[in-house]
Amino acid sequence: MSQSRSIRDALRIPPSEITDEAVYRDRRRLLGLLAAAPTLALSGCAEAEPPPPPPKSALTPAQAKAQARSGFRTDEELTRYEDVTTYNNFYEFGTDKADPARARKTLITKPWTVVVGGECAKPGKLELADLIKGLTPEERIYRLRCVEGWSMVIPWLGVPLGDVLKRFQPTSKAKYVAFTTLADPKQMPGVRVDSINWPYREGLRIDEAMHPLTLLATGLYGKPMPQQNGAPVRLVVPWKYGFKSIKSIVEIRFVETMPKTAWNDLQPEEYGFFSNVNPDVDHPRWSQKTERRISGSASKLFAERIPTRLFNGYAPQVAGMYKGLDLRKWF
Ligand SMILES: Nc1nc2c(c(=O)[nH]1)N[C@H]1C(S)=C(S)[C@@H](COP(=O)(O)O)O[C@H]1N2
Ligand SMILES: [Mo]
Repeated sequence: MSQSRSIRDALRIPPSEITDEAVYRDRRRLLGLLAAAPTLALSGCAEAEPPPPPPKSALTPAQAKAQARSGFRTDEELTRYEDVTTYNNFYEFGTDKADPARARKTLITKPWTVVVGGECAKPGKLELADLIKGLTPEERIYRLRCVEGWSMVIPWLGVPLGDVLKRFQPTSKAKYVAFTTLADPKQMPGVRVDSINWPYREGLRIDEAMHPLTLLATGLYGKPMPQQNGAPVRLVVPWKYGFKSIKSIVEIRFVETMPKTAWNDLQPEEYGFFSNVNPDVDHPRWSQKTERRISGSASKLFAERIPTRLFNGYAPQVAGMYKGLDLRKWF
């Protein structure tokens, strides 16, 4: 215990105004520290025991959709296009917020194939256009709250992920959905750097993946998805911290057990599997009680602090999925 605490202190870096996940970009350093303290490597393993299954929903899909609709838009001021596309987290293109926008446009997005497999009756390998064929992209204005303490309001274009997933006929063993980003060092210079354990991976419980708010996004501000925002296709899960919204997806797998995810894999004490936005569960190194909007004005990047809301303000739509789940334990 005392040994692991000293390691934690060694890792503790004074939180700047915006605490940077890049604190952990030097994976070698982190692994070195962990090797010196095997107890820490084993501790904080939130996935040691399986979480309780999701409660059976009392709502029909139509009712769930009607309830979700109230979250499809917001009157809040939009974050400017210039800011949405120049202040990014996309480690495949560098760890600095400005890196992804500055990077050369090396990602080949046409053609783009997504492999869908695992626990489903109709696995397949589809070109993006075929993956979303027949589904009309909708505009959804969502808040996106980064775990680092800033947030944006973005008009996305996309299709409900659930509508796409249903086509593959997930079996009763499909309890989770695992997502993987491309990891091609030729197209993504950041992948040559030992930061995240590539490829970037994320996961959702099946009911979260099927929830009508969960968007498979192909654009923003009425335009195709910019490279820095996760071209050509990414998730947007508005009630979870931003890192759950995985970019440039090449694989979707239906799985029976909780999948490994990039940030949880790197630092399980800091980034849980669920990562629902929750002002009452602090990050070990900083509070999550408030956030700063990337502001609407050109002169000031960050607006004043505002309170962070449970489930990022989407509690009316999503709280039912977590009935009976201890949100402190399953953070
Ligand atoms: N593949 C991949 N997806 C990713 C990330 C990443 O580094 N790689 N960063 C995540 C984080 S931490 C955030 S906050 C959002 C940022 O999305 P944005 O740049 O479009 O605002 O993308 C998420 N998706
Ligand atoms: Mo983030």
